[in-house]
Amino acid sequence: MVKEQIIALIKDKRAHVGVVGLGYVGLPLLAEFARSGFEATGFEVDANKATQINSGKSYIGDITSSLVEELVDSKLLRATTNFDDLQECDAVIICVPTPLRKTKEPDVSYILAAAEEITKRLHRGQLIILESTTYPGTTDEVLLPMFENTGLKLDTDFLLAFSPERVDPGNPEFQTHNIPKVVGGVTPDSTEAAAYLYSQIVKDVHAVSSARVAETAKLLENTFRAVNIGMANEMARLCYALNIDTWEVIRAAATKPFGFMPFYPGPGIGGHCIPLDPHYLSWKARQHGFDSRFIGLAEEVNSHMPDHVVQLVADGLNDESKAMKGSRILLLGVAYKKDIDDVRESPALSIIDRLRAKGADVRYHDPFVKEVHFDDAHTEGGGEPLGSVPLTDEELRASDCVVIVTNHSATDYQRVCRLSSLIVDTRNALNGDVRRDSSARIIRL
Ligand code: SAJ
Repeated sequence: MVKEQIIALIKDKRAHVGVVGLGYVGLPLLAEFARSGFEATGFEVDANKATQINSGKSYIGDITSSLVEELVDSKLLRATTNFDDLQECDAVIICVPTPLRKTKEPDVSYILAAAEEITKRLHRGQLIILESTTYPGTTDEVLLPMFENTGLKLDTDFLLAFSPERVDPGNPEFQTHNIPKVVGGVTPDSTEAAAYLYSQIVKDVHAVSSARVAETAKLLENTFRAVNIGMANEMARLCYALNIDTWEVIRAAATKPFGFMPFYPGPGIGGHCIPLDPHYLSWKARQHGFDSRFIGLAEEVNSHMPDHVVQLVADGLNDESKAMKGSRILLLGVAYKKDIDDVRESPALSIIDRLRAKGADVRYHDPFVKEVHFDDAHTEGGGEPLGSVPLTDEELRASDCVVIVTNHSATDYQRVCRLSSLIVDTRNALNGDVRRDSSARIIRL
């Protein structure tokens, strides 16, 4: 069987590893294999990315250009847009995006495109691994038939597994080599070979009995976050109704040394994982007649947080007999979480939409995000991009309301409190001392 052949190549570091998709998951993974002494080839549809890598440049924060240059110079790492080179690879790992369609249904088109390329070059002795987050069954229901349609047989000719990515961009403590890796093969041979491959670059490999278990484990990890964030957001709205300080409640509950894990309310959830991954699980469940109510409810609560934030702004202006229409509103932060520049699915975009729809004059300041684009041309103010304004004294003084949407660490919140008249704080960015010294009226989520 082909397992022994593949394991022998891995053991001698003679296995040639291919990674399809060189984004924030694929490039670090490729670098880890090259750093461990494997010949590693990255496959990209974007020629610019391949060129940058081959000229020793990194476009991913977690991987330095000097490391890329060193690995390229050592001839261990290279990138290409020529997918014919897949036939040189003994192991091929797919790390492509899995977005949602507008209908909130899974979009596995990138996985299919990668699988098509692999199918054309598939030959005896290859191990194929999918890392892209996807619904349970993708590996064995979608990829396996594509590969076996070539006439090659699983276990006899090739192996197939799933292993979820757990990359947390910018995390100083956890990178590819020290994040435990879950691995599940479509067959035991596939599990064994894939687990052995990852054990060359990751300290802790956790093998499971099937690809489906591995696919579902990943979705549980992120659904767990979405549901608990939803709970925190519901608590925020409940505490607002009861006039109780949510943040103080959570801080108190978090003193419990067991059986509790704090999550915090916010203006909504952004990013390319948490808002999307749960829908891959609920979509598959629905195909089998199961309605995952927690996922639906979390989506309902989280996606309505921008409305709640707009309501807080309206309440604050109303207390000063000001209408939303014509008010000048400054958002502090538009990235989906602090100290990063990523605005994907950021709730700030929904908040801007809603404020504009009510006639407000909306600006934002975000040191990480120079400009935001509104992909929906039906947005108020059309598809015109919005640029980050300098955080001048004048800008703060002239704002009828300042909304802290992303609590970037570099912002001087004491200065914001000193110069603003009304602040809506959706992130508990203003601690007790700052609030006590503040002349501004402060409304907290
Ligand atoms: N958020 C809250 N309240 C919270 C936590 C997060 O409102 O208590 C919001 C954030 O502001 C953000 C969204 O939810 O808008 C998602 O935040 P996140 O901390 O989950 O960050 P992500 O999207 O970068 O999630 C990634 C995930 N990593 C992978 O999928 C590999 C997630 O599993 C990680 O747990 C998370 O990073 C992390 O811990 O940094």
